[in-house]
Amino acid sequence: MQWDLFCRVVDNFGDIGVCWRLAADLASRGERVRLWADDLSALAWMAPHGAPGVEVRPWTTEWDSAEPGDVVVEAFGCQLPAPFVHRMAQRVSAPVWINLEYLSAEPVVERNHGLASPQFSGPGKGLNKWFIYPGFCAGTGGLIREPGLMARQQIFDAPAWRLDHGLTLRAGERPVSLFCYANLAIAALLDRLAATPTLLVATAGPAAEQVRRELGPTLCRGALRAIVMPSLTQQDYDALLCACDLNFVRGEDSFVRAQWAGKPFVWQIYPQHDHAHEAKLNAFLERFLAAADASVADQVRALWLAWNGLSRESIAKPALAHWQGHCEAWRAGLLARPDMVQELLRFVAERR
Ligand code: TRH
Repeated sequence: MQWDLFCRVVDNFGDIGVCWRLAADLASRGERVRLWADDLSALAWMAPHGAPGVEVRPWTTEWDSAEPGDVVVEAFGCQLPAPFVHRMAQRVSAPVWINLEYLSAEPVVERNHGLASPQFSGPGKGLNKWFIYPGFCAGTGGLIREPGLMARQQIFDAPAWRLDHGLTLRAGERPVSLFCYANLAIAALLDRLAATPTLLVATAGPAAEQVRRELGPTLCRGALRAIVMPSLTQQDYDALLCACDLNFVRGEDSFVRAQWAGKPFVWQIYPQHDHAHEAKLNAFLERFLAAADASVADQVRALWLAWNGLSRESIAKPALAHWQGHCEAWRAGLLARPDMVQELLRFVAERR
């Protein structure tokens, strides 16, 4: 099928990051994909080599010559161009029109996933728009997980990858990656990490800026030394998550990738002005920690809330061994579910 995937970059990299992954995953399974985005600049470092079967197109103002494909995906309610929607409605067999929502672990996701919004007026009159909610359990649209991901992880050579990227560990050091927004708890985190031999890999942007500001030009404190990375390709970022013992991630896409890496991770949720993020964070913690040992659950929850500024407790790092086991068990549960592209292909086949 021909897929048209539309993305507007609101801020940060998650919108285009998720859309790129979805486009590349669909194409790897034999679908043809056009990715339309209003800001393609991040793809230059995220996916410099493109992907076979994905055609990247700028969000143009000239829609008259664009013939809609079999499936149209409107990512994160980005509002399709009216002339394009008009052409969708004119197509002999209507495309399946999907609105892909943001990821959440809240129960509302299971209620709303797969609902239709019939278009009674406007350029899409007569069409149905379907709502797909990614999620962590049955009755949701699943998570992006490209075929062969686990097989590749099994043969991944972490020491070789670290060596190639200038991240060779000194005796006793544990590698920790940091991808975050501006965070008031950064000083406390660095103090905590400085207590044991740690190589902190700070990603480009706010993580690197805050680490530089806190540690100064030596990039060292106690038993902690930091290395600041340039922007990595998405594949290398995924590899970094697998090459570290603990990962600090943010937003949506890196949060999911940390779960596939199967390593302990701490999520900084995208902060919202109406504080909706607090309920979202708690909803995920509820699911994620439901089957964890009580002591792991308490310590992980305390650290996540402190890192997100949602508690007064100071930053304390849980013991990694039990936390690691829990992350592997959580991942095994997720792996037992169909991935997002499998769900999408099934959903579309039922509606065509
Ligand atoms: O950049 P983000 O904060 O994106 C956010 C979230 O998606 C949030 O839900 C959304 O509302 C907001 O944007 C608008 O974090 P996220 O989602 O992890 O996206 C980062 C992307 O950048 C991800 O695809 C991984 C990629 N990346 C690289 O490719 N190389 C890198 O070096 C790094 C650090 C990230």
